[in-house]
This record gives sequence, structure tokens and C-alpha cells, in this order.
Amino acid sequence: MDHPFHVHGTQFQVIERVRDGKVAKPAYLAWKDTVNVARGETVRLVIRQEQPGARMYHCHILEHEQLGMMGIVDVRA
Ligand SMILES: [Cu+2]
Repeated sequence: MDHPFHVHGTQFQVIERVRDGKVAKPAYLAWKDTVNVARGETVRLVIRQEQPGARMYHCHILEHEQLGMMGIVDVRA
């Protein structure tokens, strides 16, 4: 199933999607805070961090988040 991946306190650009060995580049770059990740897909991001500190990331489906699809990015100066 799909997973709407979200990062708190910053934005990112999707630079590449990989699925079944096929690499796809986006038609254009845009700043986002959520991206859908399809089953079996890898999504590569460039994340902008301008302040040090902890940032939470998680799947936006609450049941997935409760089951552990979340974590912390520790940004250091
Ligand atoms: Cu999910």
C-alpha cells in the first residue's frame, strides 16, 4: 500500500523515484513536505535544513505511524 511520507519543520524536493529497477526523474522540482511512496518504490529526496535540532518524519497514515513508521532526523550545526 502507499505511504504518504511527511517530514516536520522543513521541506524537500523529490529528485528520483525507483521502482522495479526503473529510475524516473520528476518533470520539475518543487518544495514539498509530504510525498506519496508507492508499494515497492524508493523515493530519493534532497532535504533543506536551516536550523539544528530534531525533526520528526513519519507516514501520515496514523495506523502506520503507530506501528513504527516514524523516526527522528537529528540536524547538527
Ligand atoms: Cu504508511
